[in-house]
Amino acid sequence: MSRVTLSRYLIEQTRSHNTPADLRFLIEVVARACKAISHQVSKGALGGVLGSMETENVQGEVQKKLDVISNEILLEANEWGGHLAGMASEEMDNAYQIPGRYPKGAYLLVFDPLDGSSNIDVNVSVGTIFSVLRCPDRKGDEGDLGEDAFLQPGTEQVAAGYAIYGPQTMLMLTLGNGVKGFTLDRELGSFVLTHDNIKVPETTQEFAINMSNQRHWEEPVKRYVGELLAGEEGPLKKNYNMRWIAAMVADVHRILTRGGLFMYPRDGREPEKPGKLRLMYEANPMSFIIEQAGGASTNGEQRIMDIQPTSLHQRVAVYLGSKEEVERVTSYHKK
Ligand code: AFP
Repeated sequence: MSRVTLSRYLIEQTRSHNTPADLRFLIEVVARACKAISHQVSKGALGGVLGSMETENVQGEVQKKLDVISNEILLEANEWGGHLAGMASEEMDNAYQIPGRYPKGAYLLVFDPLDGSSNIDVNVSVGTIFSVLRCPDRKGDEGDLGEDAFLQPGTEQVAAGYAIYGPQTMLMLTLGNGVKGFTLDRELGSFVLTHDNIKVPETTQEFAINMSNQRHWEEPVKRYVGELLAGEEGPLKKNYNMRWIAAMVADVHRILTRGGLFMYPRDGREPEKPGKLRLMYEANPMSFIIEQAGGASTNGEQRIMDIQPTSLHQRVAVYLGSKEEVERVTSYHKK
């Protein structure tokens, strides 16, 4: 049986769903960058890439060497191809301008170059999350691209995906018509379609949350997780299992594979911030993927993809995964 590579899948999408050629090219370039990041990640201590820098990112988090390397790989791979008007990254304070010597294109690329990077030094899965938006029309031959061009709700995404660097490197992708999973064949050097028509089961008995923050949660979350923990003897009348990998890519990947609920609630540690995760770099692309696989995603009050962003590095509470549990925890917030 002939194997469907990512390139072939994208060409077929152009034929069957009119996927524009420049979007196809953009996805191919992102995938190539992910292969390069996968290679760097896999070198570990042999490549001298483990450990931290002396710098912090805009969120005040210490940057890992691989955060910085991955960011550079994505910028360099994508800046010259003529398909982008600009980029934004979790690791950079401001929007990245396409250098004047290169042509500009119609799209904006937003990414978290290495999600879960605190897992790197302990050899646990990490990943790259990305989202593609159309660049709004700009009048005249404008100067620098401002942050406002990126501030579009998740419903405006034209593509989103992530690469997970685990026992296998995989690329999960949505162009708005379902979710496909590709596994990196290191001998071929290509992503090969291995997971067609991915679906998140509607019901689940598995949840993911950082329980160490329990004392900081709001009442609806305390009540809901209390009911999950009460198991068969509690009001939900079934036992639940718990997993927490501390890399959203890895937790979401498990949910895409066998269902589950992922939660990162708003909490009382930093009351001015509505959660830890970033709307543009993590929550929106993952919500697009999860919804395309038949799951749901809210911030406890509304659908995440309907939120109008007000800043590039905005944070948001996240409840995503199997529909039944997302709807339950959301209803507890509304009560
Ligand atoms: P890092 O990239 O700084 O490791 O953060 C990862 C992350 O944003 C997300 O991928 C995890 O789900 C979450 O943080 C883990 O948070 P805890 O540190 O509370 O476990």
